[in-house]
Amino acid sequence: MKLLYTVNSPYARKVRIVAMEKHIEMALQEVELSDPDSPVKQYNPLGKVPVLILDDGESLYDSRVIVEYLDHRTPVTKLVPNEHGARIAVIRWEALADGICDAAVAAMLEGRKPEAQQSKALIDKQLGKVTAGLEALNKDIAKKKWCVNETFSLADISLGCMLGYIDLRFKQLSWQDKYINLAKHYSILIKRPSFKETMPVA
Ligand SMILES: N[C@@H](CCC(=O)N[C@@H](CS)C(=O)NCC(=O)O)C(=O)O
Repeated sequence: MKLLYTVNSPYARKVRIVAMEKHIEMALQEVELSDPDSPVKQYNPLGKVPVLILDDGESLYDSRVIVEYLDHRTPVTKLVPNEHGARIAVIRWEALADGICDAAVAAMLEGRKPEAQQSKALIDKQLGKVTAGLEALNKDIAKKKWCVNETFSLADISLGCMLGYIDLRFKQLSWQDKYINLAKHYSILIKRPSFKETMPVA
């Protein structure tokens, strides 16, 4: 099995952390998305990372499909509970965390355009989604140790990867000062070896 990834993709980081937490061996191939010879399109028509290439040459995407696949590969450290209510709660956290990343990526890409071509309205709209999402998650996590059922799960991993990405790209939002509950949770998550080893690079 081989994962095509980029170092700062929060979605690929989620997959890498899931594999590490579950002690699943997976080869890693870092790719350059702007490289016309990058292998990504060959395995994912959408041209996005992460992509997991299986031993028979079949490929899996996107990150939510890959983490589901990995979680079923071994019962070690189950990250998505089987019980329906808990499972829905965990994947809802994942959906919101990934959605915040989607909005943050869109705002970041717009902000990288030459100034005359940028739409401030689009950036504001996307950053509005980021802050609304952070506010909701900050309320939801409250003083809980873990996101769902007092157990470390994919919800915590998704949340941590999203916060790492916001910290990397939008430090100016001062999220750690505004969302104290999230900041506390993040400070605990980043002590885990899986988070330390996959830290985004500025
Ligand atoms: N929903 C996808 C999102 C993947 C995604 O947007 N990846 C970005 C990197 S962070 C990408 O590959 N972008 C390249 C592109 O959009 O062409 C997932 O969860 O895997």
